[in-house]
Amino acid sequence: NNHKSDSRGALIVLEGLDRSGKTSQSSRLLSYLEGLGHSVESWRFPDRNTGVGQMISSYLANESQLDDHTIHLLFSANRWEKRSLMETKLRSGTTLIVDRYSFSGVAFSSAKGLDIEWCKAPEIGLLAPDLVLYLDIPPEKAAERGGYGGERYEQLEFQRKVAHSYQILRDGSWKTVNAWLPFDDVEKQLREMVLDSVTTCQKGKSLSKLWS
Ligand code: Z5A
Repeated sequence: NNHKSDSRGALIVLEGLDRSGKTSQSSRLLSYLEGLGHSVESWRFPDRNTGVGQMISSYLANESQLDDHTIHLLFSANRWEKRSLMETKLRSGTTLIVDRYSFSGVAFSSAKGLDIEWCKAPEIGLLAPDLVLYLDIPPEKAAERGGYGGERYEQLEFQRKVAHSYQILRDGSWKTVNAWLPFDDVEKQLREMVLDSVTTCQKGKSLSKLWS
């Protein structure tokens, strides 16, 4: 039956500043969808488990130095090395909740001053998310949460620039939620949007590519 073979999982991306709560909300949404009987996995970028991911991880920990363009391309390559598995999972009916994606790549590198169109170019052709959830929090409020660790980028001044880049990148299709509310209230805002997207994809919405 045609309709059934077109049914697929949803590609749902969480974006936001450091400490906006993406990791916490990813795991809550995973449990929520599992509880409803959906096939779902939680992913994150950078995926530090691959060879490229290990280079990124050591860069973020300030254990290695790389040119801004080079690290940008590594973040992108890290998504490309997961692209085909991503498509396989989605087509087999598994929904993916992804903590950071191409938008982080562009927001962080353009916050350093790289040209935004140059930043977008290597992302072209990756799978386009069905839903982008932006966890909106003022940089100052995010900084108050448990304090920043020692990783590169975890500084208030830089996070302000990233927030500005996200502003430029955001289009009308993104769903913005107030992320400085308590955990349960943030989750409540997300649940309905996520369920909506899962249902639409089950009905056979076609997969598309960035940036279109
Ligand atoms: N990066 C890049 O440059 N280019 C790219 O292409 C990609 C990434 C993909 C590592 O990412 C860095 O890589 C990141 C962007 C850059 N740098 N920065 N900044 P990462 O994903 O590994 O690290 P992260 O995004 O910084 O994750 P995080 O620190 O784990 O933040 P989070 O996932 O958004 O938040 P959380 O872990 O759920 O919560 C953080 C804390 O806040 C924690 O203590 C919670 O208990 C607390 N919290 C969360 N929600 C609430 C609420 N609602 N109320 C009260 N407290 C809360």
